[in-house]
Amino acid sequence: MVEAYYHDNDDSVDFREPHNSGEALSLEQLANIGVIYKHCPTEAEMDKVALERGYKNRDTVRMSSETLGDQLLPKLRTFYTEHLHEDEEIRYIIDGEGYFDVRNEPDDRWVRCKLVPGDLLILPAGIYHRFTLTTDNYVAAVRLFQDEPKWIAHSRPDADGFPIRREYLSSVQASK
Ligand code: KMT
Ligand code: NI
Repeated sequence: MVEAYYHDNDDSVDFREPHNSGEALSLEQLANIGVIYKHCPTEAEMDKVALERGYKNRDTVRMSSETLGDQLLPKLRTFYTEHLHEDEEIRYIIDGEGYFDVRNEPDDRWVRCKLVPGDLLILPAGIYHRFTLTTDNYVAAVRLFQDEPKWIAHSRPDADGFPIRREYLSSVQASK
């Protein structure tokens, strides 16, 4: 079951540590910024969510010190750079664990979501986020895309003026 809390923003500590400020967020607070969490104990349940939302593509990623060796840290640094995507995307954890940090609105604080096996997270298009492994250094995850995989990660602040960013911000305000 996902755990969501405000990140403590302590950069002197490795980013794979929990960074739990002690201030938790509810699933409703996540939903207010368009981040939807679902618990899917089986892959069949994950498939159902994907089908309902018209997802057509997916891939599976495995990240660990064994598979990536020297490339683990550079890869993690890329995923940990704040960015957005132009499509809604789903992430589903099969094995291991990981943190998705999403920017809260309107206060712009980092919210950390800890995902463990069976956890599914829907990230709306245009939300700024970043990802890291935990100190276990291992995750196997399915990345689902609505259409063609749009890998491109647009960094902040370059993407601030993108139409998708503006649309996202107005959708978040409208739901208040
Ligand atoms: C993302 O969107 O940042 C990612 O897909 C990170 C890796 S998924 C385990
Ligand atoms: Ni991303």
